[in-house]
Amino acid sequence: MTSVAGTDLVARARDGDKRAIARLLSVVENDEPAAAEVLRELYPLTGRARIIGVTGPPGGGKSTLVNRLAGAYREHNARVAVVAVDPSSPFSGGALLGDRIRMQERFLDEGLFIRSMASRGHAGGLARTTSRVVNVLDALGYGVVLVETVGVGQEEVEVIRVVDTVCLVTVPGLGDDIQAIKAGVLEIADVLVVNKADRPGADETARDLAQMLTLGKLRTSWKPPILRTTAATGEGVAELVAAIDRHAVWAGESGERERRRRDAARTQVEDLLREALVRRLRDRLGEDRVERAVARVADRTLDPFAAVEELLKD
Ligand SMILES: Nc1nc2c(ncn2[C@@H]2O[C@H](COP(=O)(O)OP(=O)(O)OP(=O)(O)O)[C@@H](O)[C@H]2O)c(=O)[nH]1
Ligand SMILES: [Mg+2]
Repeated sequence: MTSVAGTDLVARARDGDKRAIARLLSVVENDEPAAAEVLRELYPLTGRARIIGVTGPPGGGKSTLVNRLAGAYREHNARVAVVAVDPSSPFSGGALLGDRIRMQERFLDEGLFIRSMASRGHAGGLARTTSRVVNVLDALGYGVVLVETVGVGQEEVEVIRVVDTVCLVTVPGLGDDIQAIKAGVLEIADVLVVNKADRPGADETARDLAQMLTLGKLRTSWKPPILRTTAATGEGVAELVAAIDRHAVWAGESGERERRRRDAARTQVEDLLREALVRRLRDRLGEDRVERAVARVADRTLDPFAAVEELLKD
């Protein structure tokens, strides 16, 4: 894609053309040649959206809840984008997504955009791709961006770091399985949700979560509230929206929001810096020189630390 085409795409996306937006996101997601230019053009427009993450074990009702939240924010006239990182479907970028877009165009309002992202196969990692996708949607004027990920595994924890407010969704009756909620995820949760509160055991689960919270050390003065929702009917969703709002206000006033955004910015810069440095060093030393060092590390005649020192000395 030439630079003119990239810019043209940006212009159409800014006009609200959903196909152009989808195409733009693909450029960024697949790290196509125009990606850097697109991001450069859009970056000055970012920083305005409220970015809300919804994470938790599979099947807990995250998507149902995200739909409810999207509806609630649409009622407040915000343009809403949903980014669903779908671990189960390798087709997210393809047929399924196409269907969803057609559905949106046919039935839904202009102010809602839904994007599914495969969770595997992203150059530079899922967290990087997600933050770029969120940046694009932010720049295009979506005032609320909802990010859904399954809260298992380190990569998902990294993904959720790009958001302003993290909602962790659990369900009643997890029992001992509540341990399956990685401590790392609980640590970064700002709002705890016991969904499927229509089922027995919601109170016990809420108590278990409160218990787990007292075990961990709070990083800040924010004490994560524990809410009960029934996403299937919408019960408790208004309270969840209010809790997310309270967290946003607190994050703004306490400096936490600034701190997170700075961390995210640092990650992006260091990430690119690392790549650029490795690329330059490889160019300067020559592929052979690097590969010789790799071979010696592989056959144990050199340890990796010494290899790096040697390469840097060269
Ligand atoms: N009883 C009850 N069922 C619910 C509730 N919310 C969601 N469900 C059901 O739970 C199932 C899973 O819901 P999803 O919203 O797809 O859950 P998810 O967490 O997005 O699932 P994955 O993305 O696959 O991890 C669906 O059959 C929903 O209809 C609820 O509040 N109560
Ligand atoms: Mg889901």
